[in-house]
Amino acid sequence: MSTENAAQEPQESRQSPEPLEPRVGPTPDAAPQVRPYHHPAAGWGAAKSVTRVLVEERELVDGPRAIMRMNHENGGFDCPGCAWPDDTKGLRLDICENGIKHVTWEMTRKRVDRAFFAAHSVTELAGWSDYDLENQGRLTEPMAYDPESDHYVPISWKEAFEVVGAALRGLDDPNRASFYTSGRLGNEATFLYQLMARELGTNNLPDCSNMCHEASGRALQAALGTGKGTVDLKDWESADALFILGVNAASNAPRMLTALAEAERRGAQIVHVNPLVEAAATRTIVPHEFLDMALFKSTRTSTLNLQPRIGGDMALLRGMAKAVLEQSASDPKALDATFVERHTAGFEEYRALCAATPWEKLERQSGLSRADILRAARVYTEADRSIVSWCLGLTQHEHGVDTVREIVNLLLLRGNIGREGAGPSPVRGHSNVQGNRTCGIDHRPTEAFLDRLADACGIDPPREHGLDTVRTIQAMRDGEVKVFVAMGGNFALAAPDTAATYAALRSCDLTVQVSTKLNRSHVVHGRAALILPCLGRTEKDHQRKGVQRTSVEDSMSMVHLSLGMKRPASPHLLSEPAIVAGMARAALPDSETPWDWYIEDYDRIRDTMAVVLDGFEDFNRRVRLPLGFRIKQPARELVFLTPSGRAEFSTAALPDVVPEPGTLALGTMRSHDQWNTTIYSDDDRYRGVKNLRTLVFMNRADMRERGIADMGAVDITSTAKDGSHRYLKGYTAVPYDIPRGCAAGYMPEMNVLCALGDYSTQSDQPIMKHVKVTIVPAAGG
Ligand SMILES: Nc1nc2c(c(=O)[nH]1)N[C@H]1C(S)=C(S)[C@@H](COP(=O)(O)OP(=O)(O)OC[C@H]3O[C@@H](n4cnc5c(=O)[nH]c(N)nc54)[C@H](O)[C@@H]3O)O[C@H]1N2
Ligand SMILES: Nc1nc2c(c(=O)[nH]1)N[C@H]1C(S)=C(S)[C@@H](COP(=O)(O)OP(=O)(O)OC[C@H]3O[C@@H](n4cnc5c(=O)[nH]c(N)nc54)[C@H](O)[C@@H]3O)O[C@H]1N2
Ligand SMILES: [Mo]
Repeated sequence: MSTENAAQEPQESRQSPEPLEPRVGPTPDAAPQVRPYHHPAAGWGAAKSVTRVLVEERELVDGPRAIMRMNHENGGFDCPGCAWPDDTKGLRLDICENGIKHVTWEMTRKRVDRAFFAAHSVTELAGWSDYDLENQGRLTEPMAYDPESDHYVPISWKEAFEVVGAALRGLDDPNRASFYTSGRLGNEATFLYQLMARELGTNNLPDCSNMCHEASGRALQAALGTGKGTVDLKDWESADALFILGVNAASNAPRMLTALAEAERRGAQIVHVNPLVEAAATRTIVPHEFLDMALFKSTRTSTLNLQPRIGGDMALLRGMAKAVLEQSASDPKALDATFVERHTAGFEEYRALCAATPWEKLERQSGLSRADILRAARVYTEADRSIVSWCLGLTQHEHGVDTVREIVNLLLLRGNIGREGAGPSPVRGHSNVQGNRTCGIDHRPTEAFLDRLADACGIDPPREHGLDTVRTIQAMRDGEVKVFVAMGGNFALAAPDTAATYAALRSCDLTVQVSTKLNRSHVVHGRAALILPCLGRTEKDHQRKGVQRTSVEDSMSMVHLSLGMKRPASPHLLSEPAIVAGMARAALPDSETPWDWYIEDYDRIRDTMAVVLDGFEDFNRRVRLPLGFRIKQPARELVFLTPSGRAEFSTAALPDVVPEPGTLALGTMRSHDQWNTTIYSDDDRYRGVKNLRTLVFMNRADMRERGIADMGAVDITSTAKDGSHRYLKGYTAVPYDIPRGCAAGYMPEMNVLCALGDYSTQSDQPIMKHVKVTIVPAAGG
């Protein structure tokens, strides 16, 4: 199967005008309301919201107890929320509103059992909102789709595994199957999962990171020879300047607020770069400081806010670099010439490129004035130690890789790498998305990894690269992939181009969803379909040799154990490693891999992982250290595993990101009250929104120009690279402090607008932060 030519093929639009007919969020019980939010982030608003969730889930007794055990040294479970690292002081509890929501979401007492499925046909469920689907509670036993009755019906685990096994064994080519991972799968299950795929003979291992940080990985790999950030929380605590680009920290990495507040108190500079001034860019009440909360004492979490246009970050970064270089003519200290000379390659070309780029161009492309760019540059040159941190606002773009490389360029100029308090720090998404990649989920594995896997596991892994997320959808649509297995996640809704993704899933012979809750991917399914319910991270995992722990890796390369303590939601649930082993046994009857033996005791999986994975030597012992261990980071030690053996400057051309006249650049993002496709409510507290998700934030002048009233109904049309159009109708335009030419709204609804073919040619990531749209008053509205 060719994976190479897809980029050139025009994507035809097979779009019904409104494919997302059932709503995503709950049906609002009150009118939409938008009012500016003037309170500090976290604090009492967060506490109130948590209480509401706990009450709704009837978890007032269990909830707080479980939460007190979350993220604890030597025990407790890893928060299944974001990938922000645990406090370096270990025992100090650092919890956040959204982590609590996430945990209680998993611990709900509501159940989806066989009676539920008997009462509701799949066609009926397909008409429910996503909120209502998930809100039914935890899945309790394996279910198979019965086309005759259009219901899911109970199936035993044994039979379910045999259905998967038979489908996989029946393929004429193992590449006709694709194995998706959502980033919360623990390391041990991850390792077994990729082993199963490769033993079958395919590298088709798409994952959610194909949609979030692929660009970061590729850029850092090319520049520094490591696909990860190089800093840890201690560095955050000793930086003089923190640059936070394209991340909504108060909602999506709330524990970062603690680091920001501490930085502010010790006098560090904090620069936020975001088209929207998000809550973290103002002030906060630190999540764990209950006393501050009681006293309403807030801390500033920003010293400078810059609002570039969507996609304007690269021009800002290059402008800052230009300023550093210009300053170095009269002030040699502005540049770390010794570092540049000793540790980098390509400096002269980069210097020439910066000199040749006129300020007018940098201003126009960034959407910022020269004075603002210089202000940021001054913060940078005055700081001895700088950290640059970023998330999806930088990566989900056509030029995501170039932009992240520009971050490295800027850091290299002042030797801001390989020393305390300095370096690149991507904020990863799902709680174990980084661990998934480390443990082998990669559709483009290195030869070295495959060699070690072959040696340690006695298999002959395929060498041909596999399919990522976008290419898996294309291959399903084109009939080349027939079996789709998802370890977690909600592929139907999370992936771009909703109509195309639905059609792709529906054309499969078999779709298998390993899940904790009912979601859209269960009702948009293949001809045969299985729902395999698994234990959540909070739950006790009993195996033959006792209660098992699994390991995870956070955003800063710390690996530690997670121990579930709650009684499982149902006695029929299996752990994720056990489900992988069950599928593998059925699919690979002649396998010599000791699947069952691995499941009896996860230490055995870890012993094999220690042999295969770089940096996992002595895994079982080190992961039991009080805070786990940090995977060795060569770049941190100034060892650059690049072709030149040095950190490499890049000299990419500045892209033109200015929207064509009449069009707007639309970024799709999360509200405060959602976790990717899991929607808690229709509110977005920090942006002042209540009871409304079908909205688009716009600059008021852009609204006026188009004759759009405040809160007026609008129709949105996107134009893909191939010229095809996609539509969302009847959205509400909300005037917002956002640069002209830019607009923003919520994922996953807006995936309807993202064409499948519109992925970055640099990272293959769907372009979810820069969709070309026109917005007009709604027809008849
Ligand atoms: N509570 C909660 N936590 C989460 C998640 C969740 O859904 N809910 N999701 C998790 C996952 S998987 C991930 S990957 C992360 C995502 O974390 P974020 O990256 O914060 O996610 P988004 O909501 O997509 O927000 C992106 C931010 O980028 C800004 N932005 C948009 N375009 C641009 C641009 O061109 N330049 C700049 N500088 N900024 C831009 C937006 O204004 C927004 O503030 O969060 C993780 N944590
Ligand atoms: N337009 C647009 N689209 C986007 C993005 C964007 O910014 N804009 N962001 C992208 C990003 S960064 C990501 S990461 C993806 C998210 O994509 P996914 O990871 O695929 O989606 P989630 O919504 O996180 O998955 C939620 C489901 O996971 C299951 N689940 C929860 N806990 C567990 C567990 O412990 N085990 C198992 N097996 N299942 C569990 C539940 O059934 C739940 O319904 O979306 C992407 N899509
Ligand atoms: Mo993500």
